[in-house]
Amino acid sequence: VPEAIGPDAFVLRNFATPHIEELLSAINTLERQAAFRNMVTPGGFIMSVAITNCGRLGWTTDRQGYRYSPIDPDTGQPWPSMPAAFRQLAKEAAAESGFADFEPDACLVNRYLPGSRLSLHQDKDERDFNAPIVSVSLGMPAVFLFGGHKRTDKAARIPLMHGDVVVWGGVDRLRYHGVLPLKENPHPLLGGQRINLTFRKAG
Ligand code: MD5
Ligand code: FE
Repeated sequence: VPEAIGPDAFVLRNFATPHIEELLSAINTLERQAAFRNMVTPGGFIMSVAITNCGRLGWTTDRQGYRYSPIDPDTGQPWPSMPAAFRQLAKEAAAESGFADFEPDACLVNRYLPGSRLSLHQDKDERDFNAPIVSVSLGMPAVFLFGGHKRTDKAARIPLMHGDVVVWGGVDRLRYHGVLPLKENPHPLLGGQRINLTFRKAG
């Protein structure tokens, strides 16, 4: 049952729970092919969130800027392909939220350790803002900041737990958002980390 957090944004509590084992095993395989790494932002800061990607396009950042690339800059190889279980879960969550035919070509995998945070930003490196974004939370809980269309708009705090899936689209697609510094609160399956899968149509 989707819970509306905006006109076109929905939390699906525990939507990923039946698929956890499959997801964790796919993440394990993925991180052996394309390791988590802390990338540098155009401003010269090292991100506290470590990232990797799967799918045709992967999100990257360096001193030159943010971009989507088919090649992992660490290995010089294409990003690993998107596991079928990932694609299917993202498609089903989008459909459940009223976004039919979501075809993600990029899955950014974010790994948060205690203290990792994501400051307020908009996702605008994608070509087409009509497609929604689907995000899957695994492991330690986090507090998600859901702001408005201006950086200074007051942000709502939304707790996101292991298994929760959020879908953002339509008028909510370009809202400012972030994640508060992760608290140490070990999870029985994932230990001291939070992993977030973010599915997008980037190309
Ligand atoms: C996370 N990741 O929990 C979030 C989940 C990112 C990022 O923000 O850029 O990697 S995606 C949250 C999101 C996406 C698009 C729109 C909105 C939120 N929104 O309007 O709030 O690691
Ligand atoms: Fe974002």
